[in-house]
Amino acid sequence: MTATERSIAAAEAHSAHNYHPLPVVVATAEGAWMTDVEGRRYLDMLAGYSALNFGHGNRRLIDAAKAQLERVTLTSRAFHHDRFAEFCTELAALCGKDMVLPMNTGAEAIETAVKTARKWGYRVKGVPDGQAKIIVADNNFHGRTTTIVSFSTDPEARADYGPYTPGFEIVPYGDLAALEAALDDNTVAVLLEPIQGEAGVLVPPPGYLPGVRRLTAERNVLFIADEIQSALGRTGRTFACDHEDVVPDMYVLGKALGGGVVPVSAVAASRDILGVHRPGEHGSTFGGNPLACAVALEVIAILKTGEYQERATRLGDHLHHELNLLAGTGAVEAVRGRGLWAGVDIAPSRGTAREVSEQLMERGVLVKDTHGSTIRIAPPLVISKEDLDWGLEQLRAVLAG
Ligand code: IF1
Repeated sequence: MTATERSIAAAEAHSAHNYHPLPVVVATAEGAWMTDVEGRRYLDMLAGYSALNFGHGNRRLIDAAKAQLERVTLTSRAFHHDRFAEFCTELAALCGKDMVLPMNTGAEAIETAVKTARKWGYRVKGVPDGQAKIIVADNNFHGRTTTIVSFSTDPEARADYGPYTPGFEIVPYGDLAALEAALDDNTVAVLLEPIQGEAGVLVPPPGYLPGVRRLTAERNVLFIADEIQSALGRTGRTFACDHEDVVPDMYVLGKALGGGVVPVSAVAASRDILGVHRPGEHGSTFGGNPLACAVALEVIAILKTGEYQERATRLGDHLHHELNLLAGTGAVEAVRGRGLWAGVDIAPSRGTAREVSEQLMERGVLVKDTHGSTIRIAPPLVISKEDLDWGLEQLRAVLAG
């Protein structure tokens, strides 16, 4: 047995089978590259689902984490700590909002958004108690808590986890008329991904997000943008909503906010929205801890340079140009996405997306399949053009074979 086989067998024996990872066992990583337990190197074209936008082992982030590890790592919110105020101030400023509420994972931040919208509905909008409705889109992915899977349309994510949380209505993504018809006096929020990741990197039709903004503003309904995967440079802008000059009422952030070092998530909104929470009504042991704040502050400082947004735009244009050439060959049926983020539908004649992912792995490139026929490409934004071209060369070779 190889070291890889031993490690996979032990993992399969002692961990729940809630994932089906590619058969690679990573030992170390740097920048856009990972090395496995047998010394083989792989180009990371997934970047931890965009949690690693700034690359593996990013010097600035590791140094910030190390420095904070030596000072204080956890206080709980029972006490103040000296990185908290700066983190909240800087993150609110990045979002153009007055307030933030930090949590840890994306799902917790979505739960926070849902709870905030409901409380705002009852206390500010005047919705009758217990009647608040939140509108979501089909094919959404917002996380895996029981409430969040309650409004999933993916049987894999949802089945056998009921009874489900009521209070959500699902409308087709990208369809403004359907959204308008669903809005009623008890609607407190519309919750959407500005680009749907799990659905296959689906970019809504132009004008959709501005339309959602207009309709929600007219009806005094909060527009909540789940930017957990799409924000912080991935699409070439700080927020995916920026591409359409849309400012939602609430940003939900996660993944890259923790730089791939620690889990950090947050909700950002104005005082009249996040101000509804009173002491004791919501919280988390780890949310806003000193280590999380130190790393996130460095992430925000990195984003303020604009360097990564610029890289994602420039390299993303190149990525999409090359992928569209592949689409012309018949090996690829469709390419979607924005910036350094692409969903590529593989032609059935070339095998399943899982098979393509396995063949790419054998050639030293790591991607992730979704929905049978789509591969997702989202390399760390630190990737060099040469490495990106090499990765694309491997994809062309796999699809030609
Ligand atoms: C898994 C997908 C990516 C997210 C958006 C909230 C969350 C996520 C837009 C929840 C999380 C993840 C989680 C991971 C797979 C993954 C994923 F395939 F499911 F869709 F990234 F593409 N909103 N996305 O994308 O954040 O609680 O995980 O921190 O659950 O298997 P989390």
